[in-house]
Amino acid sequence: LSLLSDLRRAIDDQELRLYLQPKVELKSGRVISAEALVRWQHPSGGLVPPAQFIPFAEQTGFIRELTQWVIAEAARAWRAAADAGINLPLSINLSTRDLMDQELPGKIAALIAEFEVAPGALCLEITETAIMLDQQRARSTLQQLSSMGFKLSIDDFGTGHSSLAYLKDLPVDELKIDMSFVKAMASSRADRRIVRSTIELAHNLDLSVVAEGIETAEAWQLLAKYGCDEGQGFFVSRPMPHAQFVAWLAGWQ
Ligand code: G
Ligand code: G
Ligand code: MN
Ligand code: NA
Repeated sequence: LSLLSDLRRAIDDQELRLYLQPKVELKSGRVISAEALVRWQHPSGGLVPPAQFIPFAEQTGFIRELTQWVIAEAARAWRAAADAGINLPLSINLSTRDLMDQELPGKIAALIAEFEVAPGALCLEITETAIMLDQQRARSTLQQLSSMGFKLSIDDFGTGHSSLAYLKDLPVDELKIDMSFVKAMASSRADRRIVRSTIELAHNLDLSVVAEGIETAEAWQLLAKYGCDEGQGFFVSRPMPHAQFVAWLAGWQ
């Protein structure tokens, strides 16, 4: 039994699930978008978190099929929400390999055409690490995706080895502060300063800032005080299946 054949079957037998986690505007609490996060409903292993199969999918190249599945499901979810009168921009995580895949922009274009999704309704999240691995290739893919109208976001910011000097030349719209800094804010003055100066720097580069890992009202308030634009975290909601997300949305605020 191999994990790879297991994963292939997971797609064929519809065992993958697309969960959505709300992103809110910190000033108002309004839900402005959601991040798509994949889970694997294994027939015998329960709900498998992505950390247990994404790295493997990356190593084997299976990530291309997985990403394609995620984008198709996100496009489907966006279309269903739009048909119900809900405007719900979605963020999708791209992996290192995705960024090296020269067929990716074309594949995304085909999927969003199929579901009639406006490119501006999708934000593609890329980690610093993925960008720095092959800067030339990353730059060319990102420029292509940006010119197609997709929003671009730097995920897990602060944990990789990029510099803002390099990022400023990329067509990026948003920066997501890694949750390690956000969680540490409550107990560490240094982390509060890191978060605060990251927000300032990002704004000086005309980037919107999202804080991840907001688990308390205090974290939300502090981030709002620092001028952070958006946030997501368990304090707002855990990631949920689409139907549950729609019900949750109706009850929020
Ligand atoms: O949802 P969770 O916190 O368990 O996710 C753990 C990790 O898996 C995070 O780094 C997240 O970015 C990654 N991840 C979740 N869904 C996807 C996905 O659809 N594609 C990729 N490439 N990574 C994902
Ligand atoms: O790497 P990426 O930023 O895409 O990972 C997002 C992951 O973080 C998701 O798997 C999600 O489940 C997780 N997550 C989201 N909000 C919180 C939070 O408030 N606390 C913790 N511990 N994890 C969170
Ligand atoms: Mn992400
Ligand atoms: Na992140």
